[in-house]
Amino acid sequence: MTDYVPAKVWTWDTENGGTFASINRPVAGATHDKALPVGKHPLQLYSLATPNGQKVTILLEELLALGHAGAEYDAWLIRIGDGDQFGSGFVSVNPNSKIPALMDHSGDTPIRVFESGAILLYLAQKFGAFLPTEPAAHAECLSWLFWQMGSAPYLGGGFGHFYAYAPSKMEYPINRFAMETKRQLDVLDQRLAVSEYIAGDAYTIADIAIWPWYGGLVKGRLYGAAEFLSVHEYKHVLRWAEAIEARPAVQRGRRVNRASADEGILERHDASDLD
Ligand SMILES: N[C@@H](CCC(=O)N[C@@H](CS)C(=O)NCC(=O)O)C(=O)O
Repeated sequence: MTDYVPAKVWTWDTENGGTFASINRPVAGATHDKALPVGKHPLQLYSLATPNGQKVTILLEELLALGHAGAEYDAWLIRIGDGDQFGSGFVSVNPNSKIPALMDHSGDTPIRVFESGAILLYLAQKFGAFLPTEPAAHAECLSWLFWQMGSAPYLGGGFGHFYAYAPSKMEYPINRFAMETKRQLDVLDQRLAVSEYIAGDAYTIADIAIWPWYGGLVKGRLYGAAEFLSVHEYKHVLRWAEAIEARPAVQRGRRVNRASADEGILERHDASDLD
């Protein structure tokens, strides 16, 4: 319980003390001029190996493993803790100032793509892979892809924020978002009890979108919350998470754009960077 009463008009309290207080702002747009680097490949990714960032590098590594040479990419590190997402070059690729952001220079006019779900869909359509074409399977894949995009903010911005990053532990938001996170895990568990992959028999961009978040959660990699959320209960999610983790392209993709070289590589400009 708290005696906080919201003011009549909200004002920006820059000293709120949360982990991301220094980078969160109530306004959009660039804070400084900074051009983005452009490497030799048609696809230029500007990202960081958070769950949202890993989705894209995993798909790119899966496409390369299938033999799509056009999926060769440069992956540049965006340090969100240092405010790189507010540089003018980055904002021109993603006006929402969040990683991941992609430029496709393969055509006459460069194409920008932002939002990880849009990037997955763009690449899957461009290369005709990891997206079923049969209408029912296609619809199922898109349904789960968009489920992830709508659900993960409750896990990350809701549960993860209040459990791990807020300046103090508050029972009401932690309870509310722990309940929702467990409900989401149960949605996945019930689905994976009857389906090998999320969208059916085939591995698709729906698995690639969901795995870094919910696979990471059941494997104990997110927020130190495995015990708190009793993740061992979700046996089908665990079975699926381990199967996806065993894929070589997943192992490669999750090591790209790490903020520290101990955990992987900072930038990727050639396949050999990951060997
Ligand atoms: N819905 C977006 C979310 C992206 C997102 O939240 N990115 C975070 C890192 S995982 C970020 O760049 N945060 C920096 C900031 O908020 O300033 C997507 O899926 O691409």
